[in-house]
Amino acid sequence: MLADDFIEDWDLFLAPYQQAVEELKLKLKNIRKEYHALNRHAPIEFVTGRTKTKESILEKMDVRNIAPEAILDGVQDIAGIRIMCQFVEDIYEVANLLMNRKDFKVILIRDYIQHRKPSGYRSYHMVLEYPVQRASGEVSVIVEVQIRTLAMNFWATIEHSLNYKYSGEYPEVILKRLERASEAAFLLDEEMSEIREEIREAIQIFDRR
Ligand code: 0O2
Ligand code: 0O2
Repeated sequence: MLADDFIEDWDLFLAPYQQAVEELKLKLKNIRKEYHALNRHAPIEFVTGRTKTKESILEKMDVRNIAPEAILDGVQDIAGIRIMCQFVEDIYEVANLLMNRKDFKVILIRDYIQHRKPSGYRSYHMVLEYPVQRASGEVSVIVEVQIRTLAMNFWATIEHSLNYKYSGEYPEVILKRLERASEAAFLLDEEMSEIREEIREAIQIFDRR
């Protein structure tokens, strides 16, 4: 049976995912606001979110040979949230905040910062089980949260567009450039972390005076 037939009403199927994305975006933006109100450095720079379209879900299932019955386990990013941070340290602060929340459960972590993907991709992924209140009652949906620095996001966005153009079959020269760009993004994050440390130390010295 095709997934297209397996899901009777796509709008109805996607609605709780859309609600989860909207709610999480609001909650995360409020964390940022709270830090600002307290005059503290916010570990969240900005947040984006999206739900996959029917077409893109079906395409992923086709490419990865996911059976229609396995759609919920096989496609974990129907609802996707992306959190952008200034510093690598912020990523782990955000991850910690999310781990301690009572309104959802973190069920999986993939740390592609400690373990960079062969493509050069770096990002911290968390898979959440998020309860959504519907008129029909509570339903839990799976949400993929990607937490990354601005540098990681820059690289991933460019690579994603190139991947679309070349369908993953990069010419050697592009492949080399992407490797070098990934390393440059890594070094930029390292430099920025050093600067962050300098700023923190300067503030401490200033406070002691
Ligand atoms: P602000 O602070 O007023 O800009 P929606 O209308 O809710 O469906 P959403 O999620 O608000 O759409 O918009 P989108 O396009 O997903 O972007 C999310 C937020 O990230 C937006 O802010 C963008 O301004 C912000 N954003 C996108 N790209 C960048 C970037 O490169 N740098 C920075 N600093 N911000 C970016 P808001 O939520 O509209 O609020
Ligand atoms: P979209 O919406 O086009 O971004 P697997 O790929 O099997 O190792 P899995 O289970 O699919 O792993 O999840 P993974 O890799 O943890 O997360 C998948 C998502 O992470 C992708 O979504 C991308 O958004 C992002 N991602 C992972 N690897 C890369 C990469 O090498 N380059 C870029 N640019 N993004 C990456 P999708 O499915 O591509 O959907």
